[in-house]
Amino acid sequence: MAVDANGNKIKYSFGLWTVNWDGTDPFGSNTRSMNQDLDSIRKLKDVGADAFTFHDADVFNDDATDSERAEAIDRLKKVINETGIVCEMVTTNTFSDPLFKDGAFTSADRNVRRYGLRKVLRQVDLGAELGATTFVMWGGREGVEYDNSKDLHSAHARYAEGIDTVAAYIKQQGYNMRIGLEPKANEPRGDIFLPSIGHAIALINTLDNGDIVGLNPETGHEQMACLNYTQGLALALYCEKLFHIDLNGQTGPKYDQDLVFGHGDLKNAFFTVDLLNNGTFNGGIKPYAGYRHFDYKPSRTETEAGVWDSARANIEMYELLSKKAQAYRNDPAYKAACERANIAELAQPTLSAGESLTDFVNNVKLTDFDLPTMRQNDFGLVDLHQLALKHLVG
Ligand code: GCO
Ligand code: MN
Ligand code: MN
Repeated sequence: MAVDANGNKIKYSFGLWTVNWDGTDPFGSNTRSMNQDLDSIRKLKDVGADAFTFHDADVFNDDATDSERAEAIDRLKKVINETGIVCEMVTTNTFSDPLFKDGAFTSADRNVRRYGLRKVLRQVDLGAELGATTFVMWGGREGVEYDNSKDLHSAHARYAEGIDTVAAYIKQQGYNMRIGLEPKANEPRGDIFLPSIGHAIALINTLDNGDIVGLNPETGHEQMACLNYTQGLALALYCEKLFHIDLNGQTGPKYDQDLVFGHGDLKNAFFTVDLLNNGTFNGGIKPYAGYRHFDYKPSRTETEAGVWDSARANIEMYELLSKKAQAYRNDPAYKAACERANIAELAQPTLSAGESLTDFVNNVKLTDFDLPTMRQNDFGLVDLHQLALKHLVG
């Protein structure tokens, strides 16, 4: 059982849509049939999950009658009560129904936007009722295939309006809940709005209720766009915007693979675990307290047995990497290598305490610096990295 650097037990969570995915892809029909199976929550608990998450459509159909929906929610509450498993996050499916084909919050059709917003707010209410503290918004259909499909100012304005309205509703209702935006660069749209962690932070900064809006970054989504997931998490943490995470695996820039965590870029996964469990060397980022939430898809090749093998594999990978990251941090060679790499000095502000900009410009001359010595800096970064890899594969 892994613990973080503060001694807190790591808690695991899974999307219900992960294990219940039936294997349908653009080239073939389903290879399994577990849609909306609430028994999966019990099985998630058996494999070691502490919590689960779900979209409205993972539990009841979009066109369910009120009584069908109420009945499904009752069944869900029964499983929660019986298992003691927690519902920590909910989200809304605003991408499967064909009416969302050109967006929910960014559709040109105002009726689609109003329906989408109402659907989202209904799911906010359900999440609050079940005790979820995070509301994820993945705008998979918010985007375009062609650069002239939308007025791009209006699209961003409507996207911001939609997010801000959901945040305002959460505040108005007094819910203990924050929003996590989930970036993705493409798929299913050719280009999705808010394609990266940085893009999302920029839009959040324009919102009236941005204080309760942050990020839910997914490993594969950043890596599909050739971005470094661990560095993206660090930026979100630095901005105090890491509200939730979707861990999974991806092997470089290709379609969204949603592999088991660690089954893609293992090295980056190691540093993700190291950052989340141990924070940064200089202590600026503390260990992450939130759930380690897996958003993966059991490969289409797998039968139901493989579904649970793969669910277990996510937790096992996280636990194995936790042990390795801890051993790396505790290795005396780590401290020595960090000293050589001068890691601590980066925490010192570049300007001195009390040094004004005018003092700096007037008193510091470029000729004051010992350029030949600075050029010979020996950081030993390969040695430091080799140490991490020895722990990872050793
Ligand atoms: C994806 C996304 C989705 C979302 C989820 C939450 O793989 O493109 O991760 O799985 O996370 O639907 O809305
Ligand atoms: Mn994904
Ligand atoms: Mn996701």
